[in-house]
Amino acid sequence: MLTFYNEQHSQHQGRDRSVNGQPVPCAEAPLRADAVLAELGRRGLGRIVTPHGVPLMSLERIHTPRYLHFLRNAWSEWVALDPANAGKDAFPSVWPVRTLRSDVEPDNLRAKLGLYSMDSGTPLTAGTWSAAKTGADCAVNAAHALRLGERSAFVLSRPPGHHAGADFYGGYCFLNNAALAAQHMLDDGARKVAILDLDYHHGNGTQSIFYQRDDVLFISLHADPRFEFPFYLGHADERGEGPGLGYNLNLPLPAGTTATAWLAALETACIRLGSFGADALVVSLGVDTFAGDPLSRFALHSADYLRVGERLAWLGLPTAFIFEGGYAVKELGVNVVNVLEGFET
Ligand code: Q9C
Ligand code: ZN
Repeated sequence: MLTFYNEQHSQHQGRDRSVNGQPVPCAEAPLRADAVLAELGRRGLGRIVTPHGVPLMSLERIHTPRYLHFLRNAWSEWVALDPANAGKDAFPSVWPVRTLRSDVEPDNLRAKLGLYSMDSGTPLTAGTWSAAKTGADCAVNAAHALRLGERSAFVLSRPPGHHAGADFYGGYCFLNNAALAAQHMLDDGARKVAILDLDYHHGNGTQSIFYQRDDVLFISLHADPRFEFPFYLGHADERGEGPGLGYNLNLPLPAGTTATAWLAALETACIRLGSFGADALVVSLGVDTFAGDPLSRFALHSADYLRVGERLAWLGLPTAFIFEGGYAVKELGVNVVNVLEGFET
């Protein structure tokens, strides 16, 4: 399997944050990708390649020009507010909720941070744009490799992407790599693409991007948003809208979900995938479903991830795996590479 590796990923590194006076390290840290890269090397799972830069136009197929403009310039505007900001990450503090306008972009940087974000847990740093952009390059390159005949590709990148919408960041995500990969394949001649989101959290960004479309089927297995982030999307009654009705499938699961119940939901997802007739598959591969994950409340074990890869291989589709969440750094490499190896064998 070809791996597209984002060499800029460590440029995005959130600092420790103070919560109730205690410093809390950012869970979405460079060590995560380092761990997966090391395990790929140990298991010898194929070539690791550096992506070619893609034009901003490819990103504009998914994200709005004004959001991309904001993201590219946010750090320099943050530092311009106060030179002392260079030593602090940027966080939003005010949001345009219901009744407030989001069509007029404010000049004030703090107001823009709120306009273009969904939470206050996603640090925007000096290297966020270059890390996120190079990750998007990886996603588009992987999609292109599938169109050129590769059976599978892995995007080893961070920050992750599935919580990011057309014009907002959040949930540690800035650019929606899975959506960019799917759209690139469609632009390159694929007729239908499916996205299967296996991350513990609902992929609200990806769902929202394709909600009204019938050329992209979005399926997500995730913790029920009644108790888990992103809280405001991911319910079973969200089935798509307009031409997209029937092309969105959410399978929310309770806290404590074990491999048996999770794999049964994966089977439901695979049956819907089979009837859709996709030309290619994009997998949002988060392994925060792991029993030892510090953020999560599911209970999959390392060996289960081999079964996941095997089941996906039976679909017989060209498949791009996109690295999303997973925060148990010690087991992260094994869990991710188990999915990939299960797919290959
Ligand atoms: N105290 C992904 O897995 N909330 N994003 C965490 C921790 C945000 C997870 C709160 C979780 C976002 C890609
Ligand atoms: Zn997650």
